[in-house]
Amino acid sequence: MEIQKADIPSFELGRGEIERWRIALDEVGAVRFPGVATPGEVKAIQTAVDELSETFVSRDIRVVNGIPIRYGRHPDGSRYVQRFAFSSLYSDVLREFLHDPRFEPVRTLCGEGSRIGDREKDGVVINHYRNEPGSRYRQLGWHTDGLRDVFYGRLPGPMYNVGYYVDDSPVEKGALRFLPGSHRQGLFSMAFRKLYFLDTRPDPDEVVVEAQAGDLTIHDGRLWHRVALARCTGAASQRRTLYVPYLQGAYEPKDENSPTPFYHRLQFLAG
Ligand SMILES: O=C(O)CCC(=O)C(=O)O
Ligand SMILES: [Fe+2]
Repeated sequence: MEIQKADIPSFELGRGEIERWRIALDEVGAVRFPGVATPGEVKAIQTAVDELSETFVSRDIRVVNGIPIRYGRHPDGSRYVQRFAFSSLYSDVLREFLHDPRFEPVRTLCGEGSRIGDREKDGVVINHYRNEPGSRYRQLGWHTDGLRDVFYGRLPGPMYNVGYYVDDSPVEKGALRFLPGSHRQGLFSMAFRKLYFLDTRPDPDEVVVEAQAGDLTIHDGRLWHRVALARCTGAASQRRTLYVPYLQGAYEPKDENSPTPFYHRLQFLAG
């Protein structure tokens, strides 16, 4: 199948044109901001994520605030983290970067009085995909991020998911794919358009998001999306993304006694 080139509206973060971003998000469901981090910051964040993985491995941290941490093994037997939760609580570099004033327009876009949920939901999540033996996170099947609301029969309102690219993400690494406009199709589509996480098949209408380390993306949480399997393997397939929850409403921090949400295990069915 012919793979479509990235067709996602791109903007300059520093221009702060929030209304234009909002219009593009309403229409398409996803936008991209190239180069929000300097090359020095990109390096510092990559190093911070490497160090965080080593810390989690050496302390054998399995669960943080009720959310399971997912590990893989390199072919040489060494362990590494494939999905972190609450990462910003463990790294000053990450926390300071994500709270930098340059992201103020993103916070404004996400709504009146919104905040970064360092201690809420799953906190700042980092995904680490690899296509090699021992990896337990090679791809992520079709889903929307509003699954919990669908379980409760509620149609979620617009909820923006803000992603930062730790590594380059060309199409060879699989990359994020989404169905433009699918966030406007109502509760039935959100529940049944595809089989959550189990369906990993390409869709003729999917758009590929190619991005580089240091880019920011925002997508509507009701949008159908997936991360495809890389065509390359090993270190060349490494794709790390970091997702920042911007939240409104009552402050609901989690702690070590928080339970594991039941829908949480679904996500890795087709990993
Ligand atoms: O890694 C990505 O870009 C997407 C991750 C994702 O969709 C998710 O964690 O819900
Ligand atoms: Fe998602």
